[in-house]
Amino acid sequence: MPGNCGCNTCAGASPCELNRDVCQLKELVRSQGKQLGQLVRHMKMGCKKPPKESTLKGLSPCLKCLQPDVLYHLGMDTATMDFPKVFGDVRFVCMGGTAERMERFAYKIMKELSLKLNPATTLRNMAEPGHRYALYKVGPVLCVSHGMGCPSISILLHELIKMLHHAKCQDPVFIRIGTCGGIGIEPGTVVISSEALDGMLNPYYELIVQGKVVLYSSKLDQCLANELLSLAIPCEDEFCTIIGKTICTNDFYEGQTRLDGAFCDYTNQSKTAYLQSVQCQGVVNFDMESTAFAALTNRASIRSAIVSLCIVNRMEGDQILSPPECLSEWEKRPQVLVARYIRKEFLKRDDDSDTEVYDEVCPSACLEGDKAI
Ligand code: R2B
Repeated sequence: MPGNCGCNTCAGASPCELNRDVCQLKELVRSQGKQLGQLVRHMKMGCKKPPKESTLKGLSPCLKCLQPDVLYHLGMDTATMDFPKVFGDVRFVCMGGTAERMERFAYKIMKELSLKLNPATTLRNMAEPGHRYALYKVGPVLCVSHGMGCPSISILLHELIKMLHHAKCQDPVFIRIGTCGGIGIEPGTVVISSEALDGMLNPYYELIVQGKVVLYSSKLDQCLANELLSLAIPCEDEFCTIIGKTICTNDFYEGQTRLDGAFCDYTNQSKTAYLQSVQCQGVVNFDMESTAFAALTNRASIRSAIVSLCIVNRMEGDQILSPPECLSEWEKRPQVLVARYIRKEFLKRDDDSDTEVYDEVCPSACLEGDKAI
């Protein structure tokens, strides 16, 4: 007599036995799939020549004389670390203000890319020896904290760009995942920056070098910004995603025309008039890093984008009044969008014949051994 499924093999088998057999079969398929993945990876690695140089452009000619090159604020140097081995596979650099947020993002990305971590290990802050920034590596993704303001992100970018150059990285994409003050937009909205402007609404990052003012273009990659926007799913996402211009300021209070700083030499009326005038020119938010971020990535020919969470509507007030539970829930919103982008690109690159297949999070150097999660 045939079994439930009609075949003779299952004849007389109980549902329990059938379930067990199904589980065993699934396990067999899973382990064979893994072995196949490893085989493909080894074949690809075997055929692939490591690149001679990174794709980054316009870097200092002095770099080749630095032996070793000390990335002081990251606590790393080219003498004691094999950069191509540890960072050669980096394709995405995601940056945000705080170490905790970037650690949470690293775990999210690990899940998104289905990368596995041994349960007895945690991700390691690789920049811990530098005591300034936090840096986590999850397969091809670096998750890095940049602190607040242009000086802080600029120091980090110099060192990250040198790191990727020494590592011979190919076409990395940089994305800042930040917070911002919105101008006429609801708190909780995700904002993609179309342009990064200085306080005079010019698309430049200004630096004083050897006593002279130097202006660097802070234009952002329009294709990347639009691609990120296209990944929003308005009918499914619990949040709105918009695109618009960002003003980058060197101060959180007076620089962003707040009335709640320790000092204030203007009026509520002039504040409102200013906000309305920039809004009319397409500005949707303030941040404190976008011009430096755009300018430094531009100079190295790195594609970059900024995706921020609006935490206050400056048309309605200055103080951040949303409850912490709300803010920490909202924090995930820009991450959702960026994770979709990385996942899409990661799968695309995985299909290419000359790219790596990951079945581990990263080299052991990125993991904290023997620590329970
Ligand atoms: C957004 O939030 C920080 C100020 O609170 C700053 O880094 C920015 O751009």
